[in-house]
Amino acid sequence: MLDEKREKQLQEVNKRLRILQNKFDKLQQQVKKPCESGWTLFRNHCYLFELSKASWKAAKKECERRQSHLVKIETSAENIFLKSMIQHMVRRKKEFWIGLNDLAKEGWFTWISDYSTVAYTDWHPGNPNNYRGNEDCCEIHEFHWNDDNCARPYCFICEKQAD
Ligand SMILES: [Ca+2]
Ligand SMILES: [Ca+2]
Ligand SMILES: [Ca+2]
Repeated sequence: MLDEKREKQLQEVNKRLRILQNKFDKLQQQVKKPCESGWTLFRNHCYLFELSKASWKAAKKECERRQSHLVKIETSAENIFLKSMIQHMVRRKKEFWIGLNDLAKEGWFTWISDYSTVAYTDWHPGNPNNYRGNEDCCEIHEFHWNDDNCARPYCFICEKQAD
């Protein structure tokens, strides 16, 4: 008699456990990571520091292929985050393409992601200088921005909204 009662209790507990497990599995499916693996989260945006080198236009395409855009740096906080990431990740000094360019009109710098005019800037001293009349794409060079020849192969940074 007692055994039968215990058996029933056990069945009830198992049933509840299965229901809870089911709910837990469903919740776990809903909890998504804000950034996919390889990307770094900063203030609701995900950043990819691509260490293979490409021309500015190829870098732009590669970011677009990954549902993102070449980074748009809007604040000093974002700029400092990028610099500290470059400092930590990269042992040797490397240049990274960013989304800033004056391809449409010389000296008129806009961001490729939304064609907005540059507001916050962190130019390398003496830049932008459009050296040899052929520098229309911007990169982070020694932790400051520089206009450079778009054809040069550099690393690059992609940015997109976090999930
Ligand atoms: Ca940004
Ligand atoms: Ca230029
Ligand atoms: Ca320059």
